[in-house]
Amino acid sequence: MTFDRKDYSNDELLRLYEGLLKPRMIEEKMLILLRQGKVSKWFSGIGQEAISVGSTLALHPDEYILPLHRNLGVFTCRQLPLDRLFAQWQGKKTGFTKGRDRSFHFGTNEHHIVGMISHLGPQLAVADGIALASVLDNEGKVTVVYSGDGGASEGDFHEGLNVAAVWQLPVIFIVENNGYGLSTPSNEQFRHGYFINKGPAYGIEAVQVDGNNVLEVYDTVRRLAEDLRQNPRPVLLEALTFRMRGHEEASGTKYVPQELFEEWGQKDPVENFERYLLEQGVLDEEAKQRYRRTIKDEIDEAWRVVFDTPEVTADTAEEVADMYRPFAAPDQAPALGAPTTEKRYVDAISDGLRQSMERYPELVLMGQDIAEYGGVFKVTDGFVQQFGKGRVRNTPLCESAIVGAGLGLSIRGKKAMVEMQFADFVTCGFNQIVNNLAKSHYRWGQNADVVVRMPTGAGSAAGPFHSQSNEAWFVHTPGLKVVYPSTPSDAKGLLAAAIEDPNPVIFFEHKLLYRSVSEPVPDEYYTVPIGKARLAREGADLSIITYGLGVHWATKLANEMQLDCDILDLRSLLPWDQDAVRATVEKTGRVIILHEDTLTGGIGGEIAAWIAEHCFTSLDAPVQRVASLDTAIPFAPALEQNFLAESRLRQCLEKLLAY
Ligand SMILES: Cc1ncc(C[n+]2csc(CCOP(=O)(O)OP(=O)(O)O)c2C)c(N)n1
Repeated sequence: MTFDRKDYSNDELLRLYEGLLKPRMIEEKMLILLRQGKVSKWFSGIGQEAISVGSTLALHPDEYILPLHRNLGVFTCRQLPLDRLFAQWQGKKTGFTKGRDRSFHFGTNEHHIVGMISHLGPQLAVADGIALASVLDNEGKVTVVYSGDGGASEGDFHEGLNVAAVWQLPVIFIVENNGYGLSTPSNEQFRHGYFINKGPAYGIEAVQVDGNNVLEVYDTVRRLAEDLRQNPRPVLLEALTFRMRGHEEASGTKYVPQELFEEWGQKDPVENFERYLLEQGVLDEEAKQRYRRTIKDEIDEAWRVVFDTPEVTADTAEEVADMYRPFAAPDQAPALGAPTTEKRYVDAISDGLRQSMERYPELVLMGQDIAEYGGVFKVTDGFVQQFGKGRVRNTPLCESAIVGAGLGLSIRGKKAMVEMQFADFVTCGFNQIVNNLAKSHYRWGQNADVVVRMPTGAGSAAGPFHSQSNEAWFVHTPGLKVVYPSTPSDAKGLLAAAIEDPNPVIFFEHKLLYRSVSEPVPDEYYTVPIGKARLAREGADLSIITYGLGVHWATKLANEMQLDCDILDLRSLLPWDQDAVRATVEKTGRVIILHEDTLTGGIGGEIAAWIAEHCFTSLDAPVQRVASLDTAIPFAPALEQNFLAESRLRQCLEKLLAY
């Protein structure tokens, strides 16, 4: 291995040396502790340290890095206190996640590090969002994110690079090509040879380095970073390296030919650099021993502290509370007698969004065709002219990357609204929502200030993939809020509330309501509180608990049948208004829960169970659920009508009244 020190001073070379030595020595200690049964398995970076160390030290300390599972050197070079880092690994409360997540699965804004979720690929889009924030604020900062060669097979890799290329984001995508993804060698993972072949296809410059040569990594990343700060654009940096240990400690390496260990053992990044520094007279034996002693003392002391720290104990209230960023929504009801304008549901949503854009300069909108075209439902019509292309962003077809970018923006203190063209397509961004947005506050205290707008629902003969009601998936996901207005006034006020709320909100908008309902909507900015239901109709004989289009079905039928009933419009599904449900059940004693979503696993089951548990003595009849058939949604109108819950509502009402 040859080193070219260029003009780097001895101090700079020694900083790299110390940077390399520390993660190596931490892992050597870990191996001893593992044999003693004092620590659990981890993902070793032995043999790959030069990549983490060279790239981290090449950046400014306030530039974000998004490491993966083998990047211990990132954390040590950013000077994380070792006792906190080890406490994190041991699941102690004094770690970075209060014992809630393991190993490197955490972020720390103080150190400008955003750690991974297990799924690997989602990191790339989060980096895009961080870089986008820096571009919007003209900060001249670079973001570095890592991928393995195996993780690069994920769709998220493609989406992350493509978005960065299209938006010219200053991200250095470092692919650590170590030849294996767990046990699978590269030739069973991809056919493109080297990753530098991929860059040009994305319109991205690609550079290859010897990932075991710390000077080469450092110099290359420094040079690239300096350039990217001035001329923002992504770069793909392929670092060739080798994983000298198993996928994780305990999984073995039988599947790796011995010759490879011998070959790469010769290229050890720490030993080679150390030898070079000794040869150059930059380091001598005494200094070498001094470095080792100092680091050893630091490591030993940190372990002593951690082993003396008691195990974490569970506090249920704290666990539940930390799922969400606390937020006391201010009371911003429209003033009585405030001027109104007759507005359709779609116009009210647009109005709420426009006023939020005016109120929050940090709010960024992203979605397919939302800029000049105004979105397929025209919610953002005219927004580009008013707010500019920077904040109203057309995206490629890449739901996952855009949701991930939303989290990245949030990490940089911005707000994001992501428009799904149709709620059905959220499946392609599902992982980012349920694993990244929903869990990041609980895991490491980082909120995801993202609203995902979801044009949803059936009734327009749009078939199985443009009609689904998928709110139940998200109601089942702690960390999210789920909102589903049924009227124009609620739609405007709830959207504003969702954007104000620092937590991730999935905001359902029924497509059929967009242009079929209208009412006077207050002109001023106002919010409708999340979590509060609304009595849409009052009566004594029974209660219909519903939301979305269900409110309109129930109202129509109640009028036709001249029912004396409560219709409770839930408006929010997570959290849902238990007080309002209790009040209506206690009042009428007869309950139908109506939803457009399919029956099994729908929200109706949850509410019915809650009523049975909490209001049993108030009931005069069994709780009824009316929902759509447990099938996919058919296209032909006759089939669709038969599918929808509305077709069975009258029969159920009659049955309940007669009970
Ligand atoms: C979506 C997903 N699928 C599978 C896994 C299990 N898994 C964890 S790491 C890994 C191999 C990753 O290989 P690579 O990206 O090359 O990184 P390396 O471990 O070699 O550093 C696998 C399959 C996972 N974490 N996430």
